[in-house]
Amino acid sequence: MTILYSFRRCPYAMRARMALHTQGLSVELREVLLRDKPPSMLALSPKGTVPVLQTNAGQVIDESLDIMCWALPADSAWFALLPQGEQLQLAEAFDANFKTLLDSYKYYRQDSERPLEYYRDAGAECLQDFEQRLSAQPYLLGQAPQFLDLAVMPFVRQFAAVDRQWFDSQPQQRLRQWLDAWLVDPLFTGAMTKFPQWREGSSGEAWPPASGHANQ
Ligand SMILES: N[C@@H](CCC(=O)N[C@@H](CS)C(=O)NCC(=O)O)C(=O)O
Repeated sequence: MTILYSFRRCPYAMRARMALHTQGLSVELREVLLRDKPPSMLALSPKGTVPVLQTNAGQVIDESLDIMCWALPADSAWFALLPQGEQLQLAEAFDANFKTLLDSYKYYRQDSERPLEYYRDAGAECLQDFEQRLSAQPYLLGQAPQFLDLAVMPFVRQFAAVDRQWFDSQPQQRLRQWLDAWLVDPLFTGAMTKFPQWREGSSGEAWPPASGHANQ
């Protein structure tokens, strides 16, 4: 069975789980704690980040966007509005520009180089492009959800959650509506199943679970 080393709260792992979920792909999910990474995961991928996927055939994929591309065929509906290569480029640019700002805002430290508002406002500025896209259409690339929506949603969620009151008071109302719709979408809620930490040597959890499992 395909194995996924995952951490529930990691946005990279969330995007991978959402992509797997769209295809109804079943995996053995091994819930990892970042401070206690399992040796078997590090043996597969010494860089030590989640998610890590090991296919049935033994192939190891340890970048979240690559796992998404493994799950979502290039000729699937998830790339109908823009080809895979172009959506990947947009997602990679988003990761490169947004993640550092998000972390500086979310994990703000008193000894940070700049005030908290700087990181928050620069992050919001990054999201302005999405707001513009959403002013004319319900999803980032058009009338249907695409790879890009799945790839960025967990990061927008984290950004909004730092100070939800502030986020809601911003002019980016289309983005707020888009996020709120994703937060209750079964693709997202289904990707947020809670699992206990996986212990080396034990079998992981079948995911998605066969029957109802506590979500959120
Ligand atoms: N470029 C990687 C980044 C993954 C990543 O940085 N994941 C974080 C958790 S959200 C991690 O595993 N960090 C390692 C650590 O904190 O030790 C990907 O897209 O999969």
